[in-house]
Amino acid sequence: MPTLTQEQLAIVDAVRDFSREHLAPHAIDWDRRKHFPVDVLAKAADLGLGGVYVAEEYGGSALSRRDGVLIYETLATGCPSIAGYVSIHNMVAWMIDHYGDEAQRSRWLPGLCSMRTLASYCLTEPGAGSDAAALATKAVRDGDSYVLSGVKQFVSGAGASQVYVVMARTGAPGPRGVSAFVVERDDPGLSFGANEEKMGWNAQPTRQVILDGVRLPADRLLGGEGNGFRIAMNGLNGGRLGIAACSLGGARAALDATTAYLADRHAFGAPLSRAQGLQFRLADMATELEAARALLWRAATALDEGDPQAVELCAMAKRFVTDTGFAVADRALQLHGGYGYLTEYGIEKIVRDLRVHQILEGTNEIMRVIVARGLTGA
Ligand code: FAD
Ligand code: 2MC
Repeated sequence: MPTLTQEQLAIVDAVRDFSREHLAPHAIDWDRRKHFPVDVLAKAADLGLGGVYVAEEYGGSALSRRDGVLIYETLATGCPSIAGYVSIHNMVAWMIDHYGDEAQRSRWLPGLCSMRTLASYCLTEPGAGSDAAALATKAVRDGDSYVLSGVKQFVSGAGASQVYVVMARTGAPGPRGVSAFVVERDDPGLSFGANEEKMGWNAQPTRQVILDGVRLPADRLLGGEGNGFRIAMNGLNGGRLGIAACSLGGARAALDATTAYLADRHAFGAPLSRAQGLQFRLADMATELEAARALLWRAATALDEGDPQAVELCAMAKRFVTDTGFAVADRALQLHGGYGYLTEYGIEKIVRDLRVHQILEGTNEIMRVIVARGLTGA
């Protein structure tokens, strides 16, 4: 396992302090009230977390994917839902930085890096989730504009975000007929569905994004016509690492709380932490998280280095780390006995938040599809 550089240790320290001070004390309350703390996101951006991968000239931190997974893991120890949103925001900022032209970067990136402007990613539709290339939202060229119509489903941050990267069809059926556009919240014809009632991820909104004849000037096209699917997928490679890192952080917080709880809780005349059966469970949880972290770091390094296996490694990491993180959090709940089921202990919230990481940014079944295709070439 590579050791962390001095710079990485300093990043982790700063993010840990932030997470302890600004996220952890409020996480249960935000979950209960379904409150999206945009003021706290702006504070996170003051630490450089609004443009983690964005070039410094636009206000970004120009960090690597290896740095990114350290940041999201550490943020998620305070609140996986907020860390998950920060990861999505950074995925979109990276897409604009990487595929945008100079005018597009100058227009949107400074606001995104400061998180005074928030971003959302719009791929999924009511009729096209895992089979994303079947998306039906249309973008029809009309003179110097495109006119967008369709519905995007389950969009994280929707309504609060000012910037939406929307994948829409400009050409033939299938992935090559898809283009990516930047839509702004104030564009006429854009509206939002109700905030979905969810099992977890309650500290951020999830809504439909409805495009009803949204007319965009041609300079809102990102990365050229027909490149939208590849742009969307390349965004998700890094996004999947971010979500996996959030599972790792949430599970680590649950494990730490459990270790402290078992030392405190007495039964049968001794602290529960003396029971070897329970010690072995803690040992397994810690070991499984460490193995998950090793795969996550390997995948992040592969993405940084342009390794030809990077897509499959990101899918492996997303599948393995989110499954492991959920299993560890669920065992932490069990080891808290009845108290694990109570809201005030915070463990049941972590379980609810981590459950969706096995579904979004590509379900864990789709991660297996990607890995299997890489193996078999089919
Ligand atoms: P389906 O595709 O209908 O899948 C149903 C089941 O079938 C799943 O278990 C799936 O794994 C399985 N399945 C499908 N195809 C195969 C196959 N070929 N082989 C084996 N199994 C298969 N999307 C966005 O674009 N932007 C967002 O910001 C966003 N945020 C989200 C936030 C939340 C809280 C949630 C719940 C979802 C979010 N999503 C977002 C959508 C998410 O990415 C999709 O829900 C996910 O990709 C699955 O799509 P689906 O729900 O349509 O399920
Ligand atoms: N990275 C880079 N390129 C990729 C890629 C990846 N991960 N996945 C596919 N591509 C390319 C692929 O190489 C091909 O390129 P080319 O046209 O040059 O040959 C093109 O994209 C089409 O790929 P496929 O032929 O594999 O397309 P197919 O439709 O068979 O399957 C699949 C693609 C299933 C991998 C894709 O649809 C997928 O990832 N589905 C899951 C959808 C998803 O992850 N949604 C998440 C929404 S966001 C979210 O949940 C949030 C919370 C933000």
